[in-house]
Amino acid sequence: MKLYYAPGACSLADHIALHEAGLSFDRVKVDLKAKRGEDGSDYSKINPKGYVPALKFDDGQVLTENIAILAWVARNGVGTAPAGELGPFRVLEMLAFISTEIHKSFKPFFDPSSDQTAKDKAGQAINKRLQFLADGLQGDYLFGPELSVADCYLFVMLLWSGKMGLAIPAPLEAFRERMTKRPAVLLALQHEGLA
Ligand SMILES: N[C@@H](CCC(=O)N[C@@H](CS)C(=O)NCC(=O)O)C(=O)O
Repeated sequence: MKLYYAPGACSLADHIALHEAGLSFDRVKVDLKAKRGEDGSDYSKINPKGYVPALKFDDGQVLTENIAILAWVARNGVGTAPAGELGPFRVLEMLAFISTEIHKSFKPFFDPSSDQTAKDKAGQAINKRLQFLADGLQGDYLFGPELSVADCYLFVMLLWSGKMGLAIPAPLEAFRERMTKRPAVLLALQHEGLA
């Protein structure tokens, strides 16, 4: 299978999770402006939505959207969901929160037409939501001592927060440090030229 990614983009979460799962995969860097893969592929044909990530399976099927790809990786080997019937849905709940409430709030930081007021407002919303996660940390990771795919996504949001100069609650600073020491995280950062 092939992961289509852009360095440091949200696709880094999927990249880390695939390494954490010990799955074998190829990487294709995408030029998001030109919509071209580094292998010469026309990315608009791989993912007509035009954004990363996309995971192309060997049979030609393509899965897009961080939530779906991370849920697929969770099913194929990363960490443990919380116990009980609701466990897998708790992971989905967390992925949805990170995607829709945190990831999307970064929009003004990536939109050249956004003014400082929009950025300040977004920064406050992000900080509030990060604080909610910091208050709920259950040990080293979001769901306890074991990493889950949601931790991979949260890690990328913290990298972005640092890059944008946003305040990160202390427990999540420590979480980011812990994540950075994981071999799978280091590997993904190296592969994306970010280490
Ligand atoms: N809903 C998508 C959003 C993915 C997304 O925001 N991708 C960004 C990088 S983090 C992107 O490729 N942006 C370039 C573009 O939209 O042209 C998901 O969660 O997978």
